[in-house]
Amino acid sequence: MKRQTMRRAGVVALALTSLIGLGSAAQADAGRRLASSCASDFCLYEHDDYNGAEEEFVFGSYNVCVRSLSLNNKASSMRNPSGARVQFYDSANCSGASGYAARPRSSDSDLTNNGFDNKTSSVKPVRP
Ligand SMILES: [Ca+2]
Ligand SMILES: [Ca+2]
Repeated sequence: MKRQTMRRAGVVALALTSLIGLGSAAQADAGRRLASSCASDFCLYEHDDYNGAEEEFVFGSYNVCVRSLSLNNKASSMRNPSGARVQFYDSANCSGASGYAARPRSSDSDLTNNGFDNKTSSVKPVRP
């Protein structure tokens, strides 16, 4: 009796494992699809290599601060297809020093080596 219960628990654990496996594969596919769809001025991504959630920014003009909403303190990679230089700020209102700046038409698959992983709270496009 005890043996049968254990075997059943094993089957449940296996089923859960395959569900989790499917889930992360589907999520990775979604991330890649989003990554290639950044037609806006600028995009932040939740994870390295343009994976996870995406936040798109449309800049109206230079020197206007835009706050990150969905990816506040979460961004780990970015794409900047615009002609602007984009400055990243740890604070919400582009106050204080810019911790990182993206060149026009550049991308960065990992913000860690710039010391800005999971920090960005606002961005500002400036004339390059
Ligand atoms: Ca992140
Ligand atoms: Ca921050």
